[in-house]
Amino acid sequence: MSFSILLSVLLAVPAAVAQAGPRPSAAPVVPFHLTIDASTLAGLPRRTVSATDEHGKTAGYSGVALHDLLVRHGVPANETLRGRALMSYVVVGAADNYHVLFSLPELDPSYTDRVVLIAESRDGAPFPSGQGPYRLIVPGEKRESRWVREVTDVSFEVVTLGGARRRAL
Ligand SMILES: Nc1nc2c(c(=O)[nH]1)N[C@H]1C(S)=C(S)[C@@H](COP(=O)(O)O)O[C@H]1N2
Ligand SMILES: [Mo]
Repeated sequence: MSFSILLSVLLAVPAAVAQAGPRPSAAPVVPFHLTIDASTLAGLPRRTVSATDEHGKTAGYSGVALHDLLVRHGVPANETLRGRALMSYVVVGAADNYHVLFSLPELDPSYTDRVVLIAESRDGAPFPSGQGPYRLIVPGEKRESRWVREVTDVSFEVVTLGGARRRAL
């Protein structure tokens, strides 16, 4: 091997490593709490999803993807969703103090194609009072318990482990 070939091989190895780049570092996990109203949802893209409720009725629901709202507030998404962020979760609360929980990967488009929606309408019509103005729609779920009626707030949190696992995070 000539010196110039040897040199180019030696130079190419670190260059290739640099090009592949270090893995993106895990994003910080910063908890927050949001009230859901027209101003919180303003400016976010509107999407429509088809979903079938527990009674077998399929409808077109339109609104804002819960994940789009979370991303706007800085949650780790896609390749930065790893490390401590894998222990984060989202709680959706309602007017009657009902709450449901999602782990962040359940909502992330690099993990799932399912779009969980903060819906504003069903088949083009606003929800009746007692359900709206915002209702969570969770397509593809056999039970409807997470289809929160009268959504009021969303919070992003990270698990605190106790006992033997306390030092894991
Ligand atoms: N705010 C709120 N949302 C809720 C509930 C609730 O108690 N409070 N119950 C859930 C459950 S268990 C079901 S089965 C569905 C029922 O939705 P429906 O009344 O439109 O059939 O709402 C879900 N969303
Ligand atoms: Mo239910």
